Amino acid sequence: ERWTAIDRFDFADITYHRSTDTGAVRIAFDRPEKRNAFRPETVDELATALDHAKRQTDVGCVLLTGNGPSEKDGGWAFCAGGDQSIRGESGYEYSESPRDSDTASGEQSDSRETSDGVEDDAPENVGRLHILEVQRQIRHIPKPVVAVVPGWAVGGGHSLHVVCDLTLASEEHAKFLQTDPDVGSFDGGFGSAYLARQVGQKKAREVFFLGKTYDAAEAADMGMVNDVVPHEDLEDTAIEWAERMNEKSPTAMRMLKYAFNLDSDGMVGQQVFAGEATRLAYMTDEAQEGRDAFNEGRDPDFDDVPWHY
Ligand code: 1HA
Repeated sequence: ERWTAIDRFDFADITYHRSTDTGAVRIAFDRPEKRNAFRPETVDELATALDHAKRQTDVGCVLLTGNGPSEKDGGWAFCAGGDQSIRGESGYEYSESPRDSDTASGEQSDSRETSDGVEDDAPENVGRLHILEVQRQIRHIPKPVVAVVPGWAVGGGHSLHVVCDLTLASEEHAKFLQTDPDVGSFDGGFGSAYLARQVGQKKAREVFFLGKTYDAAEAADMGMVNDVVPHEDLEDTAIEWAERMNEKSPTAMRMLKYAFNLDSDGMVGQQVFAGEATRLAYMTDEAQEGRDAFNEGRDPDFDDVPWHY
């Protein structure tokens, strides 16, 4: 078996696996009957899995994909974006409001625990758009994230593939479509502006303004898909990519990812990149002398440190 389930989490809307052969994890949307559309619960689970994947120091690659096919009609999907059936007045709503669930479980408090273990005092079931937080996680996780697209990538699902470092698509079933303005939504961040950096302004505007459906080959021609493989080879190829990337220097890969991010991430991009520079500096004798001097209550001695050029 290629994958081992990571079963410490009780996920309902996604599956989470670790590769048995290489340092990769596989996070998959698991609502195939809904074309893998996400609801707030799905987004919470994604955030938890990505945070876990980030902390695995022997994992160098995250594969993000969608399970399928649908038992209903055999259709394949990466992700069809926000679940429109639970979209409320200001965003996507939990199926059970926090207050309802507290009452149901007999608790007195209006708080509940979120995926990150923080007590959340919001009593209201406010509409959420926190898939944007997941986009930022994908952007900032210090290892490549590959969108492995077995079928539809639509709306907010399209934006997720855009934000991933690489996209691999099924020749037969992958389809790329932006429906945001059809349903009165718009991803004005990475989903559009960063897409334009990938495919150019005219094409990005076409994607949103005309809402055409592109197959895998067309999406590759446009520059938003790296490679197209027969559907049956999709996962093998994704694993091969993960293996290749895992052979490389983790530090170099991390610095490169953040370097690529830097010119579209402004000061946050600088902060993330600079944080890695700080980490490297911490590993030097020079920085450790500064720490030791403070702890020993003496002046630091940097006399032997060369001014590199
Ligand atoms: O833009 C954002 C955001 C922007 C900023 C901040 C946050 C954001 C958060 C989310 C989003 C968005 O994602 S907005 C865009 C939401 N998504 C859509 O508009 C896509 C809607 N779906 C479709 O256009 C089509 O279903 C499809 C092109 C993906 C597939 O078409 P197909 O193969 O003809 O299948 P279809 O029969 O339409 O769908 C199969 C089942 O999946 C249907 O359910 P059934 O009738 O069998 O009970 C269908 O209702 C369900 N389904 C598909 N997509 C969604 C969905 N149900 C709920 N929400 C969906 N998104």
